[in-house]
Amino acid sequence: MTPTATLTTRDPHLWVPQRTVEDLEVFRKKYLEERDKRLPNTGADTYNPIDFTGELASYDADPHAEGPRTLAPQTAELDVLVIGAGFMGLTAGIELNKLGIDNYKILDVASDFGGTWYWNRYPGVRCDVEAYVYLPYLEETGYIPTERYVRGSEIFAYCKSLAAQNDLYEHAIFQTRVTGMTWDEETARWTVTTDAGDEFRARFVATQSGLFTRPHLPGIPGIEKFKGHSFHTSRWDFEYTGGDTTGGLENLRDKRVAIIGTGATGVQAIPQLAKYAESLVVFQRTPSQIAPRENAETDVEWFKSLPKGWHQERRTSFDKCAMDRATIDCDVDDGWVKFAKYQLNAIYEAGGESPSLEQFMDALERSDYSWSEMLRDRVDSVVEDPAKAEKLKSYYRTMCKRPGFSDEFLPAFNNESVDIVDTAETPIDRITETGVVVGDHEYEVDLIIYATGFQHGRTWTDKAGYDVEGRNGIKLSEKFAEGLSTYHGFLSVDFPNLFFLGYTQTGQASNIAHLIDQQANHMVYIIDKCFKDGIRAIEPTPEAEAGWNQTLLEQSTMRKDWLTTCTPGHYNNEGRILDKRNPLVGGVYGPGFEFFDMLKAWRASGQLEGLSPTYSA
Ligand code: N01
Repeated sequence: MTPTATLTTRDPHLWVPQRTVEDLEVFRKKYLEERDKRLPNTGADTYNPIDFTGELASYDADPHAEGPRTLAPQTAELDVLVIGAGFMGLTAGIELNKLGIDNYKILDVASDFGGTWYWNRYPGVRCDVEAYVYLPYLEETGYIPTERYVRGSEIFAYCKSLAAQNDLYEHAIFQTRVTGMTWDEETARWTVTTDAGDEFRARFVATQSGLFTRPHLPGIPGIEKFKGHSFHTSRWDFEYTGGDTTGGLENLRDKRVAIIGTGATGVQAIPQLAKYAESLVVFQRTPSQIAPRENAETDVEWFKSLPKGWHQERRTSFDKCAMDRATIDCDVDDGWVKFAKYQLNAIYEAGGESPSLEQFMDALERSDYSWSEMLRDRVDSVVEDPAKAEKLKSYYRTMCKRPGFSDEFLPAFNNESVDIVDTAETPIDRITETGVVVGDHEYEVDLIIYATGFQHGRTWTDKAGYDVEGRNGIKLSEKFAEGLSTYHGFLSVDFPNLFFLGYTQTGQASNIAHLIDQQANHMVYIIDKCFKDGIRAIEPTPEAEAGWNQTLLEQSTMRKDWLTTCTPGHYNNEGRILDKRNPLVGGVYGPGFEFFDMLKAWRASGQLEGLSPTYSA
């Protein structure tokens, strides 16, 4: 795997030294070997679903709420019920306000707005997508993010200020979990019940089961036996660790800490733990690929000089540059875009302006390997202990997993009190009363932190935590048992006026906030049209839904081949490529911006094509 040539790049701004690879087979073989090490040890079913009433209930409890809900049970007739107070709930509320639709409620299990940013307050938490494209409504609010990659606490505060500025708190009902939903054909209303005894009757319901809300625990035996302290990163216990989301974990000075998981969350939390813990053992199954972070304070003068319309333009530019590899002319120049540009350069080198498919695919693969080689070089240049460095090198195609960006993660392993245990071949055997056992060695610790991500490979209703009864008693759990079935990801036959948002059967986006924003706007357009045109119920025609499923099936065929070569993770449903319950595997419609353009054209026609409206008498 020695570099033999140098790429000439068309883009002078790439921060990496150039490397190329000669023999693709060497890399293919190595990558498959690394994947196979992990395959037998994994699978969505090796994760425990959280039992909210059982011994594991504490892992899902809200450490941020000041007390239980005090609001008495509510009953209300609503125009719209929005389930989820993250970016989707915020955008839906703001856009409904603009249309003068005022009779709505926004419901959430959390005790405030913010969604993922409400829950994830672990030390070091930041958004790894540039704040200038990630945060919604920047032009409307005039808010200037303090940094290029802002802290989670800044995003959470921004969510709360958006809610306050738009009077959304008066529509909010927090600390409330939906328990069921039933469609009444006669009145064309949904009856929605909650665990707090509320009963809402709503004309429209918008729901996002939440991408990163349900903690995932590994299926390691003995979790409940541990006598020390433990929690999931999305339920961080600052009372135990001390400090806050910026660090300062002083209570850990005399604590032996274990953290399981090195995904995007682990990468951000580990440097903070390394700073304070008496000792830290990192249990890693698959290394994250770590590119430089390159954070910086916002240049306020630059920000103020941006022309009207810049925000949408920058968001679109980012989507195109990060996902499409079709343009080198990008507003954003971050790690996502740099990788895409790097590949684009390689494609250009191989075939000029019009490469053949063969040249295109070859350059894509070759440049992926060479990019990773450079990042593996980076591990060697930062991590002093060669044994630790070797463990931290990732061997899978770059987009098989969420890429990591950090300037602090790798140096943390130069701290002598930080150890790393590779569990790829010898998985964690069990948790005991006193620690974590791998092979015949027990790592005794005081604290175990699960940075093990969120539930993905389960049915929509499992993740949502409630079932939905549609027309003629049809259950959503049955309809979606093998995977989603919708039209454009929004509406499903026999479940009228119920909108699904989030990663349903939509486009793919590196900037999820933009995807949610586009979805919420599209939904509000349909709701508004129903009001204006006197439509009482709306759902897809069976043909349109079947057609959309077919489109996604065709789109995902190439993706499946690629995902099969990937190391297991949530992008490929832990290696279960044929299991369509995870929409990332069998149900995405190409790049987000193409999906957004398609929705825009659909709205412009004004025909509600593919939908079957029932008009009020
Ligand atoms: O979760 P993950 P996350 N033994 O599922 C490991 C977003 N995010 O919370 O890779 C040992 O990615 C598992 O190992 P492996 C972002 O979209 C965004 O880190 O499966 N290890 C992995 O290392 C991201 O994709 C930001 O082999 C076990 C880890 O647990 C999503 O959130 C910041 C194991 C889980 O990684 C989730 O990230 C943070 C076992 N038995 C997160 N079981 C932003 O900046 C699991 N693991 C926007």
